[in-house]
Amino acid sequence: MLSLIKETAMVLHTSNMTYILGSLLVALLVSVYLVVVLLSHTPRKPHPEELEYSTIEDGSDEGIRKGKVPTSAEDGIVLSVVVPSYNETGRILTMLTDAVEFLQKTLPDQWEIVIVDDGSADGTTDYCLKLSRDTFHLKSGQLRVIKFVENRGKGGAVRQGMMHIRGKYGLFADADGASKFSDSKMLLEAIQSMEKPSKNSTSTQAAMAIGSRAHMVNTEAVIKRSFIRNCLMYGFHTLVWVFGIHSINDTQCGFKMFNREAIDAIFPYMHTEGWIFDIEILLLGLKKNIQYREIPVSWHEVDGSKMDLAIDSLMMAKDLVIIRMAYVLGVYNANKEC
Ligand SMILES: Nc1nc2c(ncn2[C@@H]2O[C@H](COP(=O)(O)OP(=O)(O)O)[C@@H](O)[C@H]2O)c(=O)[nH]1
Ligand SMILES: [Mg+2]
Repeated sequence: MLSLIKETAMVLHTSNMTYILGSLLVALLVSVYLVVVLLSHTPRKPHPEELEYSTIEDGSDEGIRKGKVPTSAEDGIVLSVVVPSYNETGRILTMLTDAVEFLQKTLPDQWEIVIVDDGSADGTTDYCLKLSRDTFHLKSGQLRVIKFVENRGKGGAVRQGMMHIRGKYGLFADADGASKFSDSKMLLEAIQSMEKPSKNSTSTQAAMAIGSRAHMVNTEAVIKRSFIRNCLMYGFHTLVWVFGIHSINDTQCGFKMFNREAIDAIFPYMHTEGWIFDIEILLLGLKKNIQYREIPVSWHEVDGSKMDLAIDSLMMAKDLVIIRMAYVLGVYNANKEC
C-alpha cells in the first residue's frame, strides 16, 4: 500500500514537472514572439513630396524641374545609380566626379544618378543640383534628387531610390566614394552573365552582384582602421554567421547591383530602414533563390563617417537578431509587400 502511494506521488510529481516545464516553454516562446513583434519595423510610407524628384531644367541658368518618380523601367536607361545621402556636401563631389566621368564614357546617355537626400540639413539637394548644372553640365533628368521630408535611415533611402529608378540595372553606392566607381563594370558583367540561363533563353533571371571587401581583411586599409572598429567588425561577422548568412563574406559593402527582376523581388518587401538593411536584402535574395555573385571591389576608408560606433553597432546587433527572428517566427513575410 505504501509503495503504491509512493509510486502515485512520483507519477504526480513527474507530470507536475512536465506541466511546469511545458508552461515555461510556452511562456518563453510567447514572450520571444511578443518582443520580436514589438521591436520589428514597418517602413514609414513616403510623404507625397517624397514621391517627386527634382532635376535641372535644360536651357535655364537656375530652373528646377519636378516630376513624379517613375515606377518602371524606361527605354534607353541601362544603369541607375542610387546614392543615399545624409549631409554629404563635404564628401559627395569626389564620388559624383568619379561616377559621372565613368558613366559618360562607358554608357553615354544610358544612365542616371538618383540622389536620395535623407532629410539633410546642409543643403545636399541644392548642392547636387548645382553640381549637375555647373560642374558636370548634365542634361535634365540625368541627375535627379529625391528629398525626404524627415530622416529615414540609409536602408529607407536605398529602398525608396531603388524602387523608383528607370534603369534596367540598379546600383547603390555610398556618397563618400569609398569604392572606385569603375568597379561597377565588374558588377554589371557578373549580373549579365547570370541573368540569361542559356544563350537562347528569352527569360531573364533575377540576379545580384555584391561588392565585397573580404579580400582586404589583411591589407593596410583594414589594419590601419581603429582597433575598436576592427573589434566591432569581427564581432559583427560572428553575429551574422550565427544568425545564418554563411555564404556571403562581406554583407555590408555599400556597393551592390541588381537587375530589375531582383529589384522587384527584394525592395518592396524590405522592412529595415537603418544601417543593417543590407542583411535583409541578402536574406530576401537568398530566400527567393536569386542568383548572386560576390565581386571583390576596391575600397578605402573615407573620413567623416556618419556612424556612431558605440550606439549604431548596438542597434545593428539588435536589428540583426530581430530581422532573423522576425522571418523565423513569421512576423516578416518575404512575399508580402510592406
Ligand atoms: N539615407 C541615409 N544615408 C545615410 C545616413 N547616414 C549615412 N548615410 C549614407 O550612407 C553612406 C555611408 O555612410 P558612412 O557615414 O560613410 O558610413 P560608413 O562608411 O559605414 O562609415 C553614405 O552615402 C551616407 O550619406 C542616413 O541617416 N540616411
Ligand atoms: Mg563610408
